[in-house]
Amino acid sequence: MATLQEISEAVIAGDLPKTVELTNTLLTEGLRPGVIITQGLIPAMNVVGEKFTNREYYVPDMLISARAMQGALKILKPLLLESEQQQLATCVIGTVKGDLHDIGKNLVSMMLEGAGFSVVDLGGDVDIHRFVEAIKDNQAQIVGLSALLTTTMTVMKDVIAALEEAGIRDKVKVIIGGAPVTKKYAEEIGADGYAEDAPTGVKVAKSLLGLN
Ligand code: B1M
Repeated sequence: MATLQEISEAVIAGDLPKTVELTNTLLTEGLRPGVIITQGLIPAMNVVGEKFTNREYYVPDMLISARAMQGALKILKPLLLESEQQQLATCVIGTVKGDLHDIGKNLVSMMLEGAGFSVVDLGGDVDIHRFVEAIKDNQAQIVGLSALLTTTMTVMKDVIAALEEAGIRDKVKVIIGGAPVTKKYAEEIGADGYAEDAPTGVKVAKSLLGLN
């Protein structure tokens, strides 16, 4: 018998083998992948962030915890995607230039795929012009921008300016998210939508396309 508390502790401790083992055990015990993510893994990363702020943890500790979390997500991703049935629309997604944080973006990406979107995930530290090219190449209707640093969230505004410059701003809906980002900031920079978490990201994407 495994618990969500135990998997949180394993991620906080950066114990990859234990995290993987507990993920498998929790699944065998009937827990849904979404519950493991939202009630086990995400709270663990919040604790890691607090420890970093308190100087109990340093960058290598954050990296080790992130690796443990990614290990669990690798197992959970195909299970979340099992519900995929239709292709609703194409979404290009990435973490903006200068920002390496990709766990939250990966979750949004996974949930969009799970909801039936075709997702072109450009990864982290994505150059502004790569967003523009990928939107054009894939005729994407949505672009999702993620930023976890107060220093990189400003790049989102530059991406929107690049879309305008390329003459495609009216062809694509821009959704932004990430810990320092707010609804107010989304309005300020002229994004079409803001999502505080991955499930909301799906809701906002659907609603912007008139799909719900
Ligand atoms: Co970094 N880091 N980090 N870090 N890191 C934070 C973000 C920080 C808040 C920690 C802290 O101080 N408490 C802080 C930022 C402070 C600030 O700017 N205000 C910070 C810092 C300072 C740094 C460095 C500068 C540290 C240094 O080098 N001195 C450095 C920067 C590197 C860079 O990017 N250039 C750095 C590096 C790293 C690691 C590489 C070690 C690692 C990232 C590994 C990886 O992602 N592959 C890391 C980690 C793990 C974190 C914390 C601990 C956890 C982030 C995370 O994965 N959270 C983080 C503290 C924290 O956030 N509590 C921290 C879990 C994830 C599921 O949540 O990403 O918020 P989140 O995503 C959510 C929502 O925000 C939303 O949905 C997701 C799921 O619900 N969402 C979207 C996200 N993107 C979205 C897009 C959408 C919609 C919703 O639409 C498209």
